[in-house]
Amino acid sequence: MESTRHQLINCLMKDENQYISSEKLSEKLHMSRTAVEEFLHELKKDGYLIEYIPNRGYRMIGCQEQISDSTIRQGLQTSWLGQTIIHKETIASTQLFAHKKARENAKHGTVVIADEQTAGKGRMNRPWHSKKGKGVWMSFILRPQMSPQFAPQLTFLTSTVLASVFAKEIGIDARIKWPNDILFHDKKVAGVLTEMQADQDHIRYVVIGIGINVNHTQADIPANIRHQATSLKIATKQHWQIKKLIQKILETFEKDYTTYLKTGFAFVKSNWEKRGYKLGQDVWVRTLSDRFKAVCYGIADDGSLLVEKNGHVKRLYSAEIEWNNSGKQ
Ligand code: BTX
Repeated sequence: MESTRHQLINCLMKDENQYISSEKLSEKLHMSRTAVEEFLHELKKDGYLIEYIPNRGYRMIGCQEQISDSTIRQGLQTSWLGQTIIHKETIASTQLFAHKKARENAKHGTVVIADEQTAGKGRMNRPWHSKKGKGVWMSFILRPQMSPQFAPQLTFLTSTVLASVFAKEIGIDARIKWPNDILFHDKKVAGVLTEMQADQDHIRYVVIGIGINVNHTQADIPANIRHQATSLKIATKQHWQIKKLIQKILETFEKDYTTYLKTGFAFVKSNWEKRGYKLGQDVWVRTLSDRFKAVCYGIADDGSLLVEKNGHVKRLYSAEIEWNNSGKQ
């Protein structure tokens, strides 16, 4: 993913107060000044705000990466996921919108993406902060032929897809905290929300919601969650192209979902357990009625977390795992 274009963006974004000359850029990127200027021209066309001052050079003053259904579709290598993309600049929640579309019979694989959510939500209607142009705020509709009891497996599948894309494309070793958070260095960088409409033994549809903090600086994260949230940019000190990230996620999800349907949950379980957060370590578990120390060691087919408490194995269906003993979610 580290293309010349990407290296150029990083040079321009390294220090927002510094100008960099085209000589310096051509030296760093090992290309002619004309080639650098062509790349700069392309970036400007794509919505990057680049200031030029003679004798000082260039500086990135902002970036409005243009996301649209067609820019995401362009180069997207999937056969069904994202063949219909609905893009909104601002929306209350991609999740709610995807539910509405699913009720109106939207196809399996329909994707809803927004630049900004004004009422993004997490589990139990907790708020999900979704700053304009800074992250991936996306929901997609699946119509799996499976019994509702297996739906939690889709959350695990999605989390493993995110962790694997982060490892391959971004180069970070993210961890999956049961049931639905992706952490980097103990801080939440992404969250997954799986919701479904089902009859007793048949899923009508599932909506998978994915929220990723991508290009947030510390100041872009609200003060009340700054201690527990991070972004890919904070983690890597690099700017990331949101469009590319969305494409990689859709491509990897489609591939892994197909393998999962063909071969079953074992493949997801083993990927999840390779990247599980604090597996084999003591954690504090909080249930509705109790709080206790236990060792997490894996997940079960029904979506429960397997923990060992005083030598006994317990399956947890609804619980919060605290980390750093602080009760953070
Ligand atoms: P969750 O319930 O595990 O996490 C919600 C908690 O995470 C909040 O209570 C808050 O403490 C913290 N939090 C809120 N915003 C952020 C953020 N941007 N980064 C890190 N921590 C945060 C996790 O729920 C699942 C989130 C899914 C979000 C996606 S975005 C696209 C789709 N649309 C929508 O409305 N939700 C999903």
